[in-house]
Amino acid sequence: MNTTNAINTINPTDQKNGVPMKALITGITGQDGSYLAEFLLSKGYEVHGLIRRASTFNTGRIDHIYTDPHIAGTKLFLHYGDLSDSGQLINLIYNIQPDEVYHVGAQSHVKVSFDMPEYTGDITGIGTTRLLEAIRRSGIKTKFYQASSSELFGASPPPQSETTYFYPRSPYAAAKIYAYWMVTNYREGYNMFACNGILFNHESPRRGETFVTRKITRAIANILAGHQKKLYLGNLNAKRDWGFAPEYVEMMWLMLQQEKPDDYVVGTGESHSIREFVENAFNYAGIEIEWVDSGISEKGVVKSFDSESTQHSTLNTQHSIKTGTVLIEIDPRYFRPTEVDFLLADITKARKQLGWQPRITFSELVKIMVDYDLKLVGLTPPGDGIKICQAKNFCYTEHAFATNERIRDAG
Ligand code: NAP
Ligand code: G4F
Repeated sequence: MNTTNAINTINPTDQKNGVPMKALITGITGQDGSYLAEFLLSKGYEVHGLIRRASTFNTGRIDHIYTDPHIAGTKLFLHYGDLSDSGQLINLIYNIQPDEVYHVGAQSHVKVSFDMPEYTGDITGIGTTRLLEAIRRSGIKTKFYQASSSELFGASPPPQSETTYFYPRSPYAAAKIYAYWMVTNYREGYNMFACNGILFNHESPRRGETFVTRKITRAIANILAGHQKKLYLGNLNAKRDWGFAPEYVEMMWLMLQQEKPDDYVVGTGESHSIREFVENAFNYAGIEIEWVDSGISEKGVVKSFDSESTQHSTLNTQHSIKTGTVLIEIDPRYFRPTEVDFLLADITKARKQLGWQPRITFSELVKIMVDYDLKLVGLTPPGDGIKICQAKNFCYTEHAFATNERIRDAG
């Protein structure tokens, strides 16, 4: 059975004689957690999410699916907690008794992990152990999904599969390796249904704004709207296998619907450099970029600008982008002490065992992200990306995203 068929036809509620399945999601306020919550709600699940207490609202990605828990028929429940607090994790597991736990919460930013290695180890690494222990100690029979990462492969040459040697290149990757092996140990030692999804980079209109793809697409929108003059980036030559996040959360769910727990690599099998992402994204928005100089002096300059394009009819007329304008510069602050140069997924296992075939290509992903960011700043997007989302059956989400996100200069 191919993935799309499996996703549409498997109905886990049937296995519980009409009683809704219960899922607990850590990281529900993040990119993946929010898509996953929408996907599970569309499948009839009762969804519980762990959220951190913050002095400002951090629920922008899920506000559109939240309803007052006093209203009958509510299916989404949020609970305060933190991956550093085992007491509350035990409490939640014991009280909710989830059928499935999706552990996607983490300090997920690789560059930040160099600044905060100990915190990253605590939350991204030991946080997983706290959750596994909460499940083991409460004696609940639940299936467990661990958000493992292609960062585990680090410096191992591409293509990378489930059997590729792990060679972590950051405190984040080291923490994720520890978590990966804890999951394997709990599966083998305590017979737990626990899976590692080794996911390659996946992006969307909801991607955090300091990850490189979203930083680029947001900058394009802000430059065109006259809110930003330049985009500062780090290493342009690293290559990533970028896929579309809503597809990847479907795979998380599918892994837990298998007869036996296992680990799977999920990616597209196509890899591109940051430089190529920049070129494609600007091009789609009507700006052709050419590169001048080299090293830290390298710059992205406007070669041509299609200002007549109908897609820019709503542009701020005060702002002019001319041939020769420098739009991109290198800031060494964004370099990492150790870099992951080349990620490319070998998806043979997921293809054979789960029928996985990615539906969104690299160039489609770029169009989707640029379209939604142009929309966010009030410009009229070209629209190909929005049409692609509609045509490829992501009917459980409209990619609603936080409108109160501010640019934080972390990444
Ligand atoms: P994300 O957008 O950064 O979301 C991370 C989530 O974790 C947020 O909900 C965040 O809450 C929560 N969180 C952070 N620290 C926490 C803590 N101490 N206690 C409780 N919750 C905490 O990440 P993502 O892109 O959705 O990725 C989801 C998972 O997949 C992460 O584990 C990531 O490491 C992993 N992964 C991601 C990719 C990718 O390309 N996206 C690839 C492979 C693996 P706040 O909203 O309050 O910050
Ligand atoms: O977008 P990034 O920050 O993602 P990175 O480091 O690949 O990590 C993401 O994917 C992992 C899966 O492989 C996840 F596990 C992890 O949680 C996260 O979601 O950086 C991508 C590349 C890097 O090579 C970086 O050096 O882009 C390069 N880059 C160049 N300029 C930049 C920038 N990255 C960021 N964030 N900001 C820049 O200005």
